[in-house]
Amino acid sequence: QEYTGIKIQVTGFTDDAIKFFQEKGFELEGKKIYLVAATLRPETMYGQTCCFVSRKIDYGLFSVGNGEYYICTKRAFKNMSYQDLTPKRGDFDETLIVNGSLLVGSKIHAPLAEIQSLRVLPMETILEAKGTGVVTCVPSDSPDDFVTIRDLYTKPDYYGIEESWVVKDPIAIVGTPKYGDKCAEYLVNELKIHSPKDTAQLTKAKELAYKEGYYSGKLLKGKYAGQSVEEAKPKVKNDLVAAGEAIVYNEPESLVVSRSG
Ligand code: ZZB
Repeated sequence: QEYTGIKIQVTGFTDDAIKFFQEKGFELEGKKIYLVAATLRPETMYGQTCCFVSRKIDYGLFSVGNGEYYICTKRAFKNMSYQDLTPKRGDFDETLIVNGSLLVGSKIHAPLAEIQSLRVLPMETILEAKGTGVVTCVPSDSPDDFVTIRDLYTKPDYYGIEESWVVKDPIAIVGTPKYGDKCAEYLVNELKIHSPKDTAQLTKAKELAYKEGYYSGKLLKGKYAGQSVEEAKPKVKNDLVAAGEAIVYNEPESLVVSRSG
């Protein structure tokens, strides 16, 4: 499985996180810290509205040289270290371990995102053994993201977040003949999906959204607006990589864990 690893820069840590870094003797000044989100849909990055982490996951903070650091699972960074994506082959020792809960609420800047300043929010259904354990949120085209966001803004106290951190409306990115220009919302309503834990229905919605988006979708935003998703996808990916805003990350087949099992 080939993922695009989107480098989402943390522009403002929460007070708790700042305190934690201080206690650990890690100086934030002059460093660039990125959450690396694994995506199969780089062409949808215009519509990012937050970045998801899991409170159940302990992430690593890994140095990649020049004062830059990646936050992702150790498993993912280990894979990267054998794909010429890190300074030293096979070196995957972390600088620090940071639990996802410390990252929730942080301010971020995501490449290509229309909204300049976004937040890190919690997603309970993130699988630790897939991708980087960090997921970028595109609620217009990802049914999982759409239902998670809906839950977050209806129950902010339950999730321990501020309502103002949540962008309520998806941004239309891809137009499709069957499901309109917010296909995740359409499919979630059509399949009557109520909860982020409705795994079977969400898997079905995701498959339908992938198919319609890829074969019939047209990009509505950015440099390649008007082109088909099939055509625009590799171009957007290549642009992001050339700009140093993304990496191409491969997941060894045997390690791929899909939610459908
Ligand atoms: C942005 C995005 C926009 C995504 C979209 C999907 C869609 P798959 O198909 O099962 O391999 N993802 C990545 N890592 C994880 C994880 N550890 N746990 C849970 N979800 C994860 O899933 C790949 C997609 O699942 C990735 O692509 C990511 O969300 C999420 F419009 O990134 B995607 C129809 C889907 N549309």
